[in-house]
Amino acid sequence: MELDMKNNKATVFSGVQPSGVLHIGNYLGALAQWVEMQNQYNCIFCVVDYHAITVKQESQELSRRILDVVKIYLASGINPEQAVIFQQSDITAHTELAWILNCAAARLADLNKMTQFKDKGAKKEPACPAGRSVSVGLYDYPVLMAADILLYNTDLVPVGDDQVQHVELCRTLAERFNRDYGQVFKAPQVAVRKQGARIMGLDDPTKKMSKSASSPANYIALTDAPEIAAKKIKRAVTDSGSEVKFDQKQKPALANLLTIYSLLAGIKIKELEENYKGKGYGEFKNGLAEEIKKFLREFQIKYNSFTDQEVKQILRDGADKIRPVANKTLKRVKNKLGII
Ligand code: ATP
Ligand code: LTN
Repeated sequence: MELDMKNNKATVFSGVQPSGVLHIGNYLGALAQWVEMQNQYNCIFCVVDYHAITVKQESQELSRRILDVVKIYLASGINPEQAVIFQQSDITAHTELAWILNCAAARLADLNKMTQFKDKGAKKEPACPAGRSVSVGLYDYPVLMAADILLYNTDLVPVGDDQVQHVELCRTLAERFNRDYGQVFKAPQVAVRKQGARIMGLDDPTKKMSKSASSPANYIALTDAPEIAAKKIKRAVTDSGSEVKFDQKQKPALANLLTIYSLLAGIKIKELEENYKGKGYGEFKNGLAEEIKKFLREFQIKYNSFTDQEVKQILRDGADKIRPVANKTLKRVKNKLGII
């Protein structure tokens, strides 16, 4: 069955790497936005396994995580009847187009500006960010991401704010290719939520919550036992003072907790401030811990209800639906290059 892209709806594309446990930052910054979009757009959500191998993965764990990411999508509310869910490596056009963009559009000067490579490279090899054990794939990763997006004539890319730079590069590559070889690609727009686009680490409110953080105290995993998650909230770093007030500059840790609370409970920050007036951080954290426990309990019931067999079938169906769209774009690109 071919995907129906002729329905005048704009196309949304996004993906998550199966590279670690997904956390509430991923949920609030990306997945919750995807769920809201699926009624309004043609949505395509990918498990970007070739991105995950830019850093070393344990092979059995990677196989497990690919299926687990799909279960997270489903538990978040993505409906495979409405949105296409597929695995990046199932569609060979992604790596083919990435190679073509490497040659015909991407420049070293572009990739040298990407901050994620520098951050991740520095984590792996602090003394020498571009050193021996950092893969060429990690450096080239934004070009593969551009290929993911451009194959499907994507209009909108919903991501957390750490990915905005990569989507901007994607636009640059699309425009450069179109200019040099003739019009093929649509330059996509990034979609970033006003609130929740950058959830910070519980142990350090100056850095984003990250699944590759060195300590699990940094994040609340979507698969954390609710009681463990509640403990993490109670131990989360807070600021000096005691008043529950949103102040990004003076109280960054509390601002982060207020954002999480507000998004999970669907209560405005102003209202939370009212509710906790005169009550102090302890009581506020207890309230947030309860909210998180409730969210995780409900989430995990759904997460555990899907079998591996069901997930594998969803991925097969997704790839079958989407492959003709990707191959059509790739063919147009190859034609422009004279590769026929
Ligand atoms: P890592 O933290 O190991 O670099 P990641 O979580 O950034 O990994 P992905 O899992 O691929 O990488 O990210 C999936 C989506 O979640 C992306 O759209 C990303 O922007 C978003 N995201 C990741 N971390 C956060 C965060 N702390 N707050 C909001 N959104 C986030
Ligand atoms: N680079 C992203 C994951 C990713 C992606 C994409 C997101 C790969 N391909 C295409 C949006 C669109 C990340 O690390 N979060």
